[in-house]
Amino acid sequence: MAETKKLMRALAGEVQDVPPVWMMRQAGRYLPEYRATRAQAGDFLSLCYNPELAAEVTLQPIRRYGFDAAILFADILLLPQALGADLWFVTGEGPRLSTVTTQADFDALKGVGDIDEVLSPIYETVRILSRELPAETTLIGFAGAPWTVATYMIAGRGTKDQGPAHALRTENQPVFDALIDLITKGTIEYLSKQIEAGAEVVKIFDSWAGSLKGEAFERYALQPAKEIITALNARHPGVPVIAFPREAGDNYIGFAKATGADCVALDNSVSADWAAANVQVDGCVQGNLAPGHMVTGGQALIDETKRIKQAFSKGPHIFNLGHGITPDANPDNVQIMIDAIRG
Ligand code: 1CP
Repeated sequence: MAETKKLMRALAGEVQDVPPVWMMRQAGRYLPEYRATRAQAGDFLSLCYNPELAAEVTLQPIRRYGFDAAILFADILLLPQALGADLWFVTGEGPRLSTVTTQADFDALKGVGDIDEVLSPIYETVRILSRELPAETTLIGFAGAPWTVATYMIAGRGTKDQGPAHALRTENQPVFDALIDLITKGTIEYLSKQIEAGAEVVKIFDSWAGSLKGEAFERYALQPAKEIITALNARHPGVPVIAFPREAGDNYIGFAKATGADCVALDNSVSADWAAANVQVDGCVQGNLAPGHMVTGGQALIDETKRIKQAFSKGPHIFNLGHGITPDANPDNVQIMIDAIRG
């Protein structure tokens, strides 16, 4: 059967007059219906592990806006929890985890074979979504990239400069490398199970790739992505992978070819014209509208949306933000963006 879903067509390399569109964090706190369902679940983690409610919040932005893709509602920090780290969220602050900084901490973690004990509700969410999504909507599964997940596991929280992870990588490389390898293997299993449950595309979020430079980028951003994508391609041929090495700068060039990614997602620190000339030449790109426009709106939002659409119009493109929509965004601005894209 010919592929009719707009997002799948873009990932296959098709150039479309109107690009498919979805938004990072499209299910989230800027939506009143999300806040209501999260309150019903009790807290964020209970929402992630409740398949009916997690499917409900995934569907909310699809009902409201008719996005071309739905992204599974979960979090990149569920895999560390499945590997045995303690995980909790401090309201108003963010995630906290037990830390991994020594060989003994690493040895106390679980093996890749044990992750489904914690993660099986996530696969159930995917199964529900693959039944309930509209026929034209693509279902995206996801995981964090090993480096980004490791930064949280080592520091025990989000950090501005990923200092603790950089320190471990230089001061105790055997433990650091073992952790990267464990997360890489765990991510392959986790994404494979999401695909078996019905995810049609998977995305790898390397939110902190930009703090890796030179050889370190090659070793800890590029190589793990390549290992994950190679394994997924072997197990699930034809399932596209989107890679997001956020703030990679010049390292965006050639990233798709070097890793086998079908699409590279761009943050908003690179210009669309530069990315069209240097990254889109290798295939599909996604991004790169600055999320701040969803707060400020107005004519600037419309102009910028049309400018990005135009800049990427000669190659395959998936319209998206350069990073997640923020809780202070105005839901009306999302509709304004979509109208500017679809005309
Ligand atoms: O209060 C709330 O309701 C929690 C806010 C929230 C949400 C809505 C968190 C906590 N995670 C999520 C969902 C989420 N996280 C999704 C769901 C699908 C969607 O996009 O709609 C996805 C894909 C993620 C991915 C994620 N989680 C990333 C990578 C993307 C990015 O934003 O850079 C990262 C770094 C996380 C960790 C995380 N989870 C939550 C927060 C606040 C953070 C960042 C913590 C920090 O660095 O301080």
